[in-house]
Amino acid sequence: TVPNQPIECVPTVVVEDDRTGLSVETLKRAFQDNLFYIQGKFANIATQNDYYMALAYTVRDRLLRRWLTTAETHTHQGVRTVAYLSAEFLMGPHLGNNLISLGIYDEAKQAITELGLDFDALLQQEEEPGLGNGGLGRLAACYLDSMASLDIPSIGYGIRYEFGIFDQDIRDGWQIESTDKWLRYGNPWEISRPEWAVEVKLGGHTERYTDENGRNRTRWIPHEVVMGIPYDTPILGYKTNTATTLRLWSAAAAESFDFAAFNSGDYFRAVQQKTVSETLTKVLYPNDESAQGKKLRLAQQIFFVSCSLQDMMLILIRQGIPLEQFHEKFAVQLNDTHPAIAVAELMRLLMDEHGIEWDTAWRITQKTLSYTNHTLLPEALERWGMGLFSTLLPRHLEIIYEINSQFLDDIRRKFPNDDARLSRMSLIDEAGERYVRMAHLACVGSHAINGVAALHSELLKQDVLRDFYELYPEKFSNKTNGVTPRRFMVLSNPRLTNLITSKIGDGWIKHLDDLRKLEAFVEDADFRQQWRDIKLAIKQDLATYIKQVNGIDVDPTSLFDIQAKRIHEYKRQHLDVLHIITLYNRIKANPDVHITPRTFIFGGKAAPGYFMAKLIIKLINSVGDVVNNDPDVRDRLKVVFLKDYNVKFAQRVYPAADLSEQISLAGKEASGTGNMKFSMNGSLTIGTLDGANVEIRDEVGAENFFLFGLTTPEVYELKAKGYNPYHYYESNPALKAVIDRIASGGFSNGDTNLFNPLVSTLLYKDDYLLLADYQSYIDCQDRVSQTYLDQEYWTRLSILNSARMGKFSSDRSIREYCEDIWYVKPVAVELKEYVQAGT
Ligand code: NBX
Repeated sequence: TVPNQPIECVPTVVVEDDRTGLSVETLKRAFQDNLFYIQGKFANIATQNDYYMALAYTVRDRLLRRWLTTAETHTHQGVRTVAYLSAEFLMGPHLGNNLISLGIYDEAKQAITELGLDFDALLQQEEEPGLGNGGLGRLAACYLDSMASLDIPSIGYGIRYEFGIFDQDIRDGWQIESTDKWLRYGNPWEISRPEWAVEVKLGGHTERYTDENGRNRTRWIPHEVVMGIPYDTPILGYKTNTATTLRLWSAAAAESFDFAAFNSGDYFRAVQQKTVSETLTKVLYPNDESAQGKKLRLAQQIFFVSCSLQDMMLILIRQGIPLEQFHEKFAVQLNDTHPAIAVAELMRLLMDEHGIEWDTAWRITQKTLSYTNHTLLPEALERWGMGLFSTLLPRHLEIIYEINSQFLDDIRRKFPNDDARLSRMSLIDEAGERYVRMAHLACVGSHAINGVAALHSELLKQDVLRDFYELYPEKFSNKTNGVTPRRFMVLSNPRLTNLITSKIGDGWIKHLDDLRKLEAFVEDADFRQQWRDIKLAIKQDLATYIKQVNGIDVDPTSLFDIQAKRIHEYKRQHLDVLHIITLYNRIKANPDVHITPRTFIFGGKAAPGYFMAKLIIKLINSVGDVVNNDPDVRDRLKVVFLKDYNVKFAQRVYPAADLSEQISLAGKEASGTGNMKFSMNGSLTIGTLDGANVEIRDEVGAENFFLFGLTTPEVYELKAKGYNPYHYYESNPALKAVIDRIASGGFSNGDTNLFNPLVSTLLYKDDYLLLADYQSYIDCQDRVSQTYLDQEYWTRLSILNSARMGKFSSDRSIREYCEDIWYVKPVAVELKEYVQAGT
């Protein structure tokens, strides 16, 4: 490509023209202009999507000046930049968020309404980019929002999956998956940059050679080369000029590469080869918390990591900065082990492609990289079979062997004669079949390692990464997760936002600790009434939605008890179900028993290959069918499974909850972030001492949190002495009645087989100790029901929960990463005075 010319076209945008102006009148004009010139439609034939696109382009125009100025400012100042590497970015819809960040939400609403259109319907029109599975992907999205809002020079690097997380439908109570065609009608937020494409090598073999300086070097002769095309999306910070970039890579065939086929005239085979390359970024793997070992998945990882590191190098090279300064210019965060191949790839690029010596390359690598762990589940730790790894990444394997050999020497020096330790810590698992251990690679190649909640970080040190902690205690720290209050309060809960702002001003949106000021209003009965009215109105809206979609009537004054998250046995959605059946049994035993009316709401997707999770969905729906239609229940209990839970929908769900279910077995949920989103919106939590629940409880106060269940040490102890779930079943009549009702076909029209896998797992295995925690959970739920009867008291707790959530803003998390791990400082971006073109 032709190098950039220093041309004058940059500062000639008119200040208040149709692409930058923020007034209602300008927005209206710009919208109509975009409808005509971008969508190519007269209003009378425009679809809802045309209107959405016209508005989206109107908003994007207003981001561009800030975005380009941000990039230019950072380049000129040569600042250190955070590169957040994540295989997933679960962004959710952009339109509403950008309007909030620009501070023109109300203006846009007025403009659209004055044009006779339904503004909320346009927001709903957006197909969300669901490029993630759950918490890990959403965390990356929250962190981009916070980095932009805090003026941190940053870029998010990931994969532009053509199909994101599958759409979920429910048929006959079962989950049915279909492909997420989010790009079907185009994506107005991204700009492709084919001129910045890079090449990624795969397969083949390596060769030694001597370079012109007589040094021994290695060359990788790949079997295949794939192109990575970057697609950039601006992420504007809240009420600041900093707009960060989300740069997602899409795979394309490197046409010129397959010269052998071309030379032999096999044109069709060469073109066919294109489809193979292009499948690389076709689809997001829908498994959370389980490593699969598929070749395509490893190919996706090296693909986006290599593209991103090469891109960073090109940025430096274009500025004439030597690559020996790589670590001074970039702090690269690895979001779990999915990008951990970066350790070997950065070494390879520095040495093989840029001629830097091993020792220097290793120092740069360690100073650049840091690693966040998101799980304690052994089945989720990534390892790659040696056969697969060596076929796809022969050069990386050589580098990993060399890293490993130096690393093992280091251990031998520090812990002499400890062979068991060597084999536990080796980058290669050699117990049976040989594997590359990605978490070990990440730990060795990074200068910092962190967990995502205080408890989780402790357990990493004691358990999963204990050996690494003993070797490098200074690398370890905790960075408790956070969530962005812009999306999860301001955008999703405008009513509560307005009430809060009317009392304490709007400073809390950037400084969430300010919510504490709400505590002063807890004794104000009018305020409490307003708080309650808002919650009721939101619940009414959700009730209307439930009626439309599920056809179920729910009472908005009943206690909305919500569990919304991926379906997994460790998260224990089925414990929630055991509670529902317990209440149902009480009613069946005595129809006049007192019951606090509750609506049990579930949302979440199961990994398509995870049978137990899918059976749990079926159980929820089956229990719903019985309970919702039994006249004895007299509508006091309702069970609803909301299909296709995603970010867009989550934004409607969090504000509607009275009670948030955070009931994983202690020691299993690394942090949780939904727990924070519910609580900010005034929900109370019922939860175990797991993940960030521990810190939420510390913040809101033990008296404002419904705690139950075994603690982590108690779990270890119980398992060590031999856990026998059957004993709990036998000795607890209420529990026995619940299990028996399931087992005897009470929710499957007499079919005793359907739920047998679930029942027998609970009775004879129960890895997640549902039966051990059952009674404690039920007792706690009874306290919840009792508390809800006193609405004034409940409202006080609800207000206090919101007021004390300041710590869980992702702004706080990002500040901690900046100070302790990245050493990156905010950089103010000033918009230049633009020349008035005048015509
Ligand atoms: O990461 C989640 C944890 O389970 C949560 O406790 C935590 O709050 C959150 C953010 O730190 N992990 C998660 O969402 N994992 C995945 O989605 C995942 C995706 C692919 C994969 C493994 C895990 N191969």
